[in-house]
Amino acid sequence: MRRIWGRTNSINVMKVLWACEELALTYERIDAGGPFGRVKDPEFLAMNPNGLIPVLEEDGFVLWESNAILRYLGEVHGTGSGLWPRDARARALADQWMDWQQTTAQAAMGPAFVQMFRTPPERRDEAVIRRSVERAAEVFPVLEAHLARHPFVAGDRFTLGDIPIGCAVYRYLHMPIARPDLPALAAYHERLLARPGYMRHVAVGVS
Ligand SMILES: N[C@@H](CCC(=O)N[C@@H](CS)C(=O)NCC(=O)O)C(=O)O
Repeated sequence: MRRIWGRTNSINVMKVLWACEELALTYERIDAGGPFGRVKDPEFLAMNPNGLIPVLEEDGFVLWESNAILRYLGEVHGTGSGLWPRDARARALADQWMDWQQTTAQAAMGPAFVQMFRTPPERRDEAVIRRSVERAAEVFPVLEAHLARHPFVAGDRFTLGDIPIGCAVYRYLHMPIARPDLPALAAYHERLLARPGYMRHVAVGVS
């Protein structure tokens, strides 16, 4: 039994749904978070005391933190596929960019996203949006330089490390904000469009 808790327009839920598609894993999904609520219910908090989505349940095992879920799924279900490389250095590079997405990219662009897409217009803080857009314009060129030299984050092959990064790139390129010219990111987005999981769960507009 595999169950994923979380609404489909959450960037962190998208990662897990896309990973399941890459790994050909079936699951039941339950809407939670945002307008669906549930995340403060005692039963949900017993699974994730942070009250956040996504949560994965697999045969009685419960896991939260989207990137940890990807690593777990890769380890248990993806080792023969190349999606979660056996080679320590290739895996470390995938890991590195997964952490960069959480700690650097999301920290930079997240505040603008929350203001623009999760905050009613009358409560928006333009200064927060401006600072976030400026910070995103500083950090995404780091990824741009890497993707100008490599088709995927860990090198020549798509890995699970491309899932958090692909989700962040889609959002950044499709938010209605000013951005520097980032041709390698645009080409990466085009490459990812060939993957059904990206098309189905990520390249669906920003909401
Ligand atoms: N670091 C966590 C962040 C989880 C998180 O912030 N989830 C958001 C959605 S992207 C959430 O649960 N928000 C509350 C809600 O949707 O009600 C992860 O990667 O899983």
